[in-house]
Amino acid sequence: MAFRYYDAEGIKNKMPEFKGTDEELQEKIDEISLLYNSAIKELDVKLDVLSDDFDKKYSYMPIHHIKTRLKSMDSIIEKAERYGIKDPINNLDTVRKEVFDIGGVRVICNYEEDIYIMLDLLLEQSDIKLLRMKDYCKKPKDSGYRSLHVVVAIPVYLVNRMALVPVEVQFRSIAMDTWATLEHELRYKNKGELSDEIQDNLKDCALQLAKVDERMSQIRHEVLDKGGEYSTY
Ligand code: 0O2
Repeated sequence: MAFRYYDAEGIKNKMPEFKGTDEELQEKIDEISLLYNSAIKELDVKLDVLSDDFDKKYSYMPIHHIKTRLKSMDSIIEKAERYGIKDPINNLDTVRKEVFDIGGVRVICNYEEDIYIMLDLLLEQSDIKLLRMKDYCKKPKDSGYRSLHVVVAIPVYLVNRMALVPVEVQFRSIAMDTWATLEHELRYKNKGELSDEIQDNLKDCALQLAKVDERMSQIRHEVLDKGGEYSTY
């Protein structure tokens, strides 16, 4: 079964508190695999089409690349517990209502301005519903992290029904992604613990990269104004 992402046996070994049978658990987690995998595929295609049409119209592709992922079951359960959901493995329907990033799409754009262009184009689509927005570009996190996060609901059409599935879309510039990827790896390697000095250094790197982002964008506009290779939009 190509859609299957979570395996009941592995999950039950780690979470023996599940009250049903292996088959019941597999049924519940197959539903999550199918819905969220389909939703991130749909979004991936939508964004790809927008970028292609942008290229056709303006000879420029605002999206550098896209990554998709399903959150691991361990991380889903850990987040649900952090959100105060009791006995999450036996309450997966509640977990699905509260944990919005089971399906994740990361859109890496060239420049910060491309983020807002892509966001607007996506939100203009009538089947996309905005559920939540957090703009860490305009207001970076204490760590220095910058990105634009939205949670959107997207319809997934199945054999006998339609489901609206929430997906978290993180929009980043290349510079934002560089910082977040390296910082994440450093934090992960140190089991989430980084000294104050290292955190200050990383925050400083984030500030420097934000300045580079802005300068690169200014340079780009100078090139455009001089009739460079892109048409204006
Ligand atoms: P993964 O594997 O990237 O998905 P929370 O605050 O966790 O209860 P919420 O509201 O989703 O839930 O948090 P937030 O901060 O809006 O978004 C969390 C996600 O943003 C993280 O996902 C990271 O992907 C990213 N992120 C947020 N802050 C940082 C940061 O300081 N450094 C880096 N590198 N990434 C960050 P997860 O769940 O951690 O994991």
